[in-house]
Amino acid sequence: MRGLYLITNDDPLEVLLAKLEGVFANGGIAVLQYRRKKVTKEDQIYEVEYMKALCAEYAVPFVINDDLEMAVKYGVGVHLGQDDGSIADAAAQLPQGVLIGCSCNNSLELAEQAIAEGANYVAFGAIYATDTKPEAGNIGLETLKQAKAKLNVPICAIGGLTVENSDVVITAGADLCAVISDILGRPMNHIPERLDEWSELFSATV
Ligand code: TZP
Ligand code: MG
Repeated sequence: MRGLYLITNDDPLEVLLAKLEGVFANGGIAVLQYRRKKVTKEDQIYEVEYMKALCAEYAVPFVINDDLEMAVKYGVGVHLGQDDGSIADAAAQLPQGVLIGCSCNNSLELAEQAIAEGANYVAFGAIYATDTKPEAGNIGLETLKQAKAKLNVPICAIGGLTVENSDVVITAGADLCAVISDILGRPMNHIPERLDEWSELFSATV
């Protein structure tokens, strides 16, 4: 698994869905994560059903942030932070073949624990400081390098990533670059070009 891991933002739904239709039509993402911080649970149900169908149509793995119960209900992947519940529970409750990811911040030990419990990818960040989640810090590249040398699941980097600053992130060991604003923070008509730039970056960077 390698490439761009797109995370949804808090755009109004019709704007977000129009952007996502453009993303899928263009191609170029490896994973979609559903993360909506300002939406009620009732609205999330509709949104998740819609995006699950979109991902199925384009054969892109779908992951729900933070909410194991919802992931189990829809039989899709889940991404859990350190305070979002247990990876072992996720592995026990979700069907085979879905993604189970864990935010490991700046810690190889947390990553090893998550993998032992059943995570099939691990995320480190924030790599660079980001306004999207200012409290996430900026850990730089060292942990990614160590993770690449030591762990045998795909490694996801997150936080402040752009086409311009991510060649070193991929070289350090990131298989997946998780991005919100560098794609969804752009006007709709600029997104296809940006996706192509990301694809070129992954092709050009070993
Ligand atoms: N976790 C760590 S940083 C971050 C999350 C959810 C935000 C990433 O957003 P952006 O806009 O790509 O920096
Ligand atoms: Mg979380």
